Amino acid sequence: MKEITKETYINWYKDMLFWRKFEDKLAAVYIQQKVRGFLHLYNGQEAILAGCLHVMELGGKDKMITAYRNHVQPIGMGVDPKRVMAELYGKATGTSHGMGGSMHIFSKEHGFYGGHGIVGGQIPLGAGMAFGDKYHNTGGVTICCFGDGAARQGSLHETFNMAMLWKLPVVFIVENNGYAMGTSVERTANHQDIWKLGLGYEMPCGPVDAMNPIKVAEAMDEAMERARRGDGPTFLEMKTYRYRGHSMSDAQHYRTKEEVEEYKKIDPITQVLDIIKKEKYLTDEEIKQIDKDVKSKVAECEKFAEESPYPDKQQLYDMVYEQENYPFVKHK
Ligand SMILES: Cc1ncc(C[n+]2csc(CCOP(=O)(O)OP(=O)(O)O)c2C)c(N)n1
Ligand SMILES: [Mg+2]
Repeated sequence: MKEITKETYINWYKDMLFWRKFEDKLAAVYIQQKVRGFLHLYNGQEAILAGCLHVMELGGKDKMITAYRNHVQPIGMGVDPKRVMAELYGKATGTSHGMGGSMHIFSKEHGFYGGHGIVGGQIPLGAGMAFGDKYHNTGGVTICCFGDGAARQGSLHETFNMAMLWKLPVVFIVENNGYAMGTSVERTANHQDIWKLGLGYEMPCGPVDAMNPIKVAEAMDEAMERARRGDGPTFLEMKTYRYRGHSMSDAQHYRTKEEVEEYKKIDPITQVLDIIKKEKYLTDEEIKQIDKDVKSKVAECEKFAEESPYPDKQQLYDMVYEQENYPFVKHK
């Protein structure tokens, strides 16, 4: 595995802090009704992305696909965060010109394939992307993320079967944050070790402490290498936690404040910062400067989104297709 160096820790700290603060800002502007519709935040789960990025080949070779908790993954993969925030504001400068919104960030250029609102819908799509890479011999690997709730969808089983049969270059990640909306994992199945679903398909699988980016990177490195050598998929259960509600309107009656506080004690950002301090990788002044830089970067994104124009009304018709000359001809 690529070595985890002082720079890795510092970058992990900078990135995870930025993702956290970026989403805190989204929550704030949502309350002001500047961002509308659904808003599902990733706060608490950042170590999964940080660990994955450590072993991914970016620039379009390796790909990622996920559910609707999808604002920070494209940013980590290289998409301009200003454009992500503008998308949430529904502005013309957004990643999908303001037509996708919170749940549908997308960037083919950077290998981020959404942003899916149908629970589990991205599981077969992720295998399809991996099939494409195998067919075209690109050497790329797809990381297909979904939640503990999505793991109960039937399509997971069809996908796992075919992915193993064809030895597709894909890593399936279940981000087990304990809940599917207000339903705990304990209430959805007889067993709680979701990773064991891989056993039925003889798919290499296992649990990962996903509050720790080092553990994520190590598990992902092995899985990505397996996929790259042509040995097929891996299924990893990333044990994580989300601090915020499912979406913005969630009274959170299904859990206690104490439970949330317990997880904050093993917060991924704090864990990385503790290592930085212990190893004296940064001075207190330098850490303060990073915090300041992150704050101003978030403010820049907000300013850009605020000042960007809404799409022109004509855009409503630009993406309408007609069936004449099948398959799809763009409407005049
Ligand atoms: C097919 C389908 N069924 C139900 C829903 C409603 N729904 C939206 S999110 C969600 C919970 C999914 O939880 P999980 O997979 O654990 O992901 P998390 O939100 O925890 O990241 C449900 C049931 C949906 N969007 N799609
Ligand atoms: Mg969940």
